Amino acid sequence: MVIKKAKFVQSLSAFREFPGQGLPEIAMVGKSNVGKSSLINNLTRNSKLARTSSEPGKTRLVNLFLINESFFLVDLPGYGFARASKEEKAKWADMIEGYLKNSKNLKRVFQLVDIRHAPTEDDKLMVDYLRHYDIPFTVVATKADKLSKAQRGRNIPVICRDLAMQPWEIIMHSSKEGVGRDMLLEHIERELQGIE
Ligand SMILES: Nc1nc2c(ncn2[C@@H]2O[C@H](COP(=O)(O)OP(=O)(O)O)[C@@H](O)[C@H]2O)c(=O)[nH]1
Ligand SMILES: [Mg+2]
Repeated sequence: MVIKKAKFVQSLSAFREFPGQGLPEIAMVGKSNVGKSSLINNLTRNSKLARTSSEPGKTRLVNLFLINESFFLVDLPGYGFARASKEEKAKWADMIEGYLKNSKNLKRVFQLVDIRHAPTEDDKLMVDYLRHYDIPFTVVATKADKLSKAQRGRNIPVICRDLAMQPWEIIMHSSKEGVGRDMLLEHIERELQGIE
């Protein structure tokens, strides 16, 4: 798939049915700072499309990006931001859940995990949640450029074990080096065409 057009459409501060014209949606889920916004920017080759930050906890809204006038990439708030207050955490969880539960056009979730670390308790809960609600998801191991090939080879089995996945189900990705970009675009294309 070639992304020819990408534009920011809307930020939602709480879930309500957004006027999405019934177009399919693919959503980025993962802990705060894992690289969700960078992934959207890498896919669209537009470093300024989604706001990224080295400071965790910045995206507090559900941001919608319309791609090729045919589907949406959805940037969800990150979970697991340690310094957030209890109320704030609860609000983010509500936003993430509200979106995942209620979006009628959600086709797939990209569940991002940091390739350098074992999945967090929140990551595991999130994956359980996606399985429980039968939401199709793909695990993306981000920041692959930060590890050598050998280190990646050691860390992927840990991610697999903790999330009960098979190694071939995990897509390695780097927003810095473009690793995994083509694979994710192919994945999206197949999803949109309804091919599994
Ligand atoms: N080296 C490297 N840094 C990354 C990558 N993806 C994101 N980052 C950095 O990690 C930080 C958080 O990224 P961001 O996309 O804002 O994370 P988000 O909170 O999940 O949306 C930023 O400083 C990014 O530059 C990656 O693939 N490689
Ligand atoms: Mg972000």
